[in-house]
Parts: sequence; C-alpha cells; structure tokens
Amino acid sequence: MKISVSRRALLASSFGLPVLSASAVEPLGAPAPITLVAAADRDGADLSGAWRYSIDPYRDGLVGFHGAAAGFGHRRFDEFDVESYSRAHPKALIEYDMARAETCTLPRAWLAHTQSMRHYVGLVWYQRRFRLDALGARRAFIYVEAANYRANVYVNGNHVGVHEGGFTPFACEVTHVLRDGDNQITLGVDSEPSADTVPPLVTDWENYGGVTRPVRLVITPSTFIDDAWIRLTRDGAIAASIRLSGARAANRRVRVRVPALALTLEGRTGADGCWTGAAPAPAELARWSPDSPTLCDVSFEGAGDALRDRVGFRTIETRGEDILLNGEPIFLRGICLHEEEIGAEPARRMTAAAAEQLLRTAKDELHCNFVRLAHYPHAAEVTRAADALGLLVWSEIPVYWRINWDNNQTLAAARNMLAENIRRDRNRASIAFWSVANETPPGASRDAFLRTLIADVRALDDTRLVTAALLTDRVEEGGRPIMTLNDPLAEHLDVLGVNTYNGWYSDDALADLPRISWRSPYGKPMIFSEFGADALAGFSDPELLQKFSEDFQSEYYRQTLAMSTNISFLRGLAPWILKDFRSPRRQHPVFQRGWNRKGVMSETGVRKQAFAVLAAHYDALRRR
Ligand code: GCB
Repeated sequence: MKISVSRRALLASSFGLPVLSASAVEPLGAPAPITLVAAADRDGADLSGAWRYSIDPYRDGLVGFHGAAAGFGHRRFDEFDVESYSRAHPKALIEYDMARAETCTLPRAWLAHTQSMRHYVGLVWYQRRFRLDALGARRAFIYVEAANYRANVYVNGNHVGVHEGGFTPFACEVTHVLRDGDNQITLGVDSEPSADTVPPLVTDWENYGGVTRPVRLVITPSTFIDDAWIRLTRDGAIAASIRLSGARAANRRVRVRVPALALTLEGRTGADGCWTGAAPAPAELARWSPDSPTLCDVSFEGAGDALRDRVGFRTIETRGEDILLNGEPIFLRGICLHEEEIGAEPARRMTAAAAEQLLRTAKDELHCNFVRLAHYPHAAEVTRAADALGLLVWSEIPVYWRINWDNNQTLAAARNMLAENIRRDRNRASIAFWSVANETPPGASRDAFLRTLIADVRALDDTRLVTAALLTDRVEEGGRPIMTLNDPLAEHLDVLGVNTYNGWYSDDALADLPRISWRSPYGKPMIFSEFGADALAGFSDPELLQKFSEDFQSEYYRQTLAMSTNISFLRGLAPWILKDFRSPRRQHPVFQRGWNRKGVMSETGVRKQAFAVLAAHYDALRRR
C-alpha cells in the first residue's frame, strides 16, 4: 500500500515547525535551519586529527579593548601567513600566529591538550587546513557534532556561523566561501558558562570545554535530503517524513523503502520541500525491544539524493501508572551515565568503542534494559550503541538547577538544544523519553519555561514520552517520612522522574529507608531517575559504615532498593551512577579529589560492592 500526504498541518507535527534558532524563535513557517541528518555518511572529509590551538582568555580575537570588533593583527580567523607577512611588512604588529601555535588532536576536551589547560575556562582558537576537490554544483557544509559551549566558525577568513550549546550538532553552509584546493577552517570555542547559559554556572560535572565530537566537511547535492524520519506510530502505522533543502526542493518525488518489510512509501514534496507518508505496519513486523533489538535497513531517496539508516520500530506510551513498550507493561531496570569514557584521565572522547564499553557493562553485567543519559545530549555513538545493544534511553537537555527562567535568550537556547537533539536522534528506537529538566524548583517563570519545552517535544516527536526529574516534598506523619510529588509540571508530563537521596543527603538511618512511603496525586508512572551514595573504590569500613565506604554504599543500595519495592506507581529505576565522574564541586582530599564517587564502579572500571547488589536486584526483577 502507498499513501502520500503533503499538508502543512501534518508537517507541523512531523517536522515540528516552527523551527528554532539559537538567537531567536522564528515565526511559524520560517525556513528550517540545516539539520544534515546522517552527516557522517555523506561525501566530504572528517576533520578529526591535528589542529593548531591558542588560548584567548580576554577574547582579543573577537573584541578590541574599547569594545569594537577586533582589528587586523588580532583576528585569529583571518587568512594569511603571519610569518611571511611579518617579514614583508616589518612594522606590522600581529600578536598571534595560528600556523606556529601548539598542536593538539581533535576531537577531545582541551583539558587533555596539556596540563596547563586542565582548568582553563574561556575562549580557545583552533585552526587547520583541508583540501577540497572540485565542488562543482554541489553544496558544502561544516558540520560540528559538538563544541562546548559557544562556537564561532570561520572558513577562509569568512564568518560562517555561530552556535550556542555544547552537546548538539550544527551545520554552517560554506558553499560560497570554499576554494578548490587548499582551505582554512578556524573555530573559536568559548566554554565560559554564565547565569544565562544552559547549563548555568554551577553544575555537578566537569565542564569539558572544547571540540568534543568530530568536525566534518560535508558535501551534498545542490538539493538534498536534509531531514529524514521514520517511526512506528501508536496507531500501528509506519510513517516517514522527508525534508529537502535547496532551490529545487518543492514538488520533487521522494521515496522511503524498508526492504525487510517489503514496504515502500512515496510521494511528492510540498511547496516547502516537505513530505510525509504512512502505511499500516506489516503484520510480520518484528518490533524492537531490549530483549530483541531488531533493526532494519531503511533508505530515503529524493531529488537525486539518497540516505541510509538502520532503524528499529516500536511503540512507547503510558496507560494509567504503567509504561507500555509495544503495548506491554515494562519495568525499567536502569542506570545513569555521564558522557565520560572509562579511564583515569577522561577527555569526553566518546568513541563508538568507549560507548559500547559503558553500555555493555550496563546491559550484560547489571542486567539493565534502560539508561538515563544525564544531563545533556550524549554523543550519537551512544544512542546508536543503545539501539544495537537493546537499551531504552532517557535523553535530556541541560536545563539543570538554577536556570534564568525569565531570560528569553536562555529559553531560545534551550529550545534550540532540544530541537537539535530530537532531530538528530528521532530515528533511534532506543530513545523512549525526552526529558526537559533536572531538579528545578517550581515557580511561575520556571513552569512557563518548561511548558514551552514540553510543547516543543510534542510538536517535534509525538512517538516518545516527555519527562523531567522533579523535586519532592517531605513531611513526617506519625514518625514516618512521607515523600510527596507536588509539582504543577507533573500534569504536563507523561512520566515523572524523581531523584531521591534519603540516607545520603539526609541523616535517615539506612535501616529506616524501607519505611519511607511515597505519594503521588497524579496517577502517572514514576521513575527513580537518581538515587545513590558516594564510595571510594577499595575503602571498606564494615564496622562503622562510614560514608564514602563501599559498605555504606552497598547497604544504601540494599535499603533503597527495598524501599522501591513498596511503591505501587514506581515503574523504573536509574540509580546514580554507573561510573565515578569528574566534578569540581567534590574536593574531599581523601575520598573525592575532584570526582563524584557515586559510581557503582570507579573511573577506571573497578566494580564496587554496590555493583553486585544492583546486578542481583535487576537479575531477580528480569526473571519475574
Ligand atoms: C543530583 C543531580 C546530579 C548530581 C547528584 C549528586 O540530584 O541531579 O547531577 O551529581 O545529585 O551526586 O549529588
């Protein structure tokens, strides 16, 4: 069966117009920014490797000392050979020379460049050269998978884009500034947070300034498939959407094929270059699940362009207090992760191998079916690995703690991150939840801010659930602690996340934890999106059960897990956290030394006692 639809109303729900930019929220129907889905598979060049770099703590390369734009001799992105120019013009004053600056390897956070960069916060310039063979009538883009936090991009001396947000990809078109042959690219990456950024000044993780994911030169046809999405809808259809970008995007034939299902959807794009089609899912469709992570090859074709992907089909929804995967109730056996590779000196270099190592530990050893990717969008390698291994994913943006709820630019930045994250990962079957916030105190401005984000998720992707990690109230009744969900946002979410640290951040005796009762007036599923306690791997203190001992942590796990079994509306667990992670807030000189020690394994992968406690609990749950 072939069905084709091409109407603005459908497109609004398929591509989630209006489209957002970091600087402002564009009006309905404004052209979308370039998404460049599947950028890594296109022609072009991976610009990973050796780059020159130079720090610029006073932002001399951007702004003069009286506030005007930086002048000649300061602009690191200008394209000329400083050394030969200086010889030819002996009176010229040039206070940088990128061609003779230090060399580093990208991608990775700059703390790995040299010891002196360990705590650097601010602007760093990166530069390298690359070759291009005849572009002809094709288009070219610089695609940056992540640069933390704000990045300016220059090619051959031209400013081609600026991006805010350290965890999502962006593309800058460079078709008209490239030359056949030798070209120069310069990135100015500024890691400095402020009260208005997302995340804001204070978090509980290492900021990892730098270019942490690959940068690519991407070559496309003049009109190309910019966005392509396929999904199983809750009413049992396979729907697909394509958006073409380019001068000839309107009224073009497009086609989506899933050979394993003998399924073809085809039609023509509308005036805006968009098309959506749908057909009932074939009866033989093998649905993706953690137990059976079936992926199918999919091809998207149109305007002479073609993309491939491997996609799983499944539904995720709620019914009362249940979460249903493919129509069946599921309990989520999860664990939280930061984007930090295993090792003594991580540099947020999340290769496919590093992602697989982390996720396999969760899946094969802890018996997880779920991971919470805290507290920002993780590398695409992670969600790809989750698809392949069979792990449901909670994906979130860094709307964390003390956001400036009243600043429209902050809201625009958060909306843009959310949209970029969703557009990047809508084809990943593993993604079950889009989370809009972590531990934010209720209030009118915060509620309005987060309701906007929730509405954006629903417009961009109606096949996932919306969640957030909420704060809770605590009262004592008859000497018994009662934890209550009391947040107006809960009405707008599908699933309620709760981070609970009784016994770690409260002085409850561990043995009392199972007596704590939980109340929710919302009739919705709840997940413990965090619980945990610090332990230094190898530090044992069975007598005293001192905090930071493995014995304390494992007992905390036993008692918290016992508490969890008494909560009728609890549908999942994601303890904090798989691995110890860097956090500048944590400076106990014996136990922490800059690491948050709530991992069930150390930063180098040493399993703590709590690891086995959690694994045994999950093993028992999965056998039920
Ligand atoms: C939390 C935060 C998480 C922290 C954790 C902790 O509630 O969401 O980012 O790292 O607690 O260790 O205190």
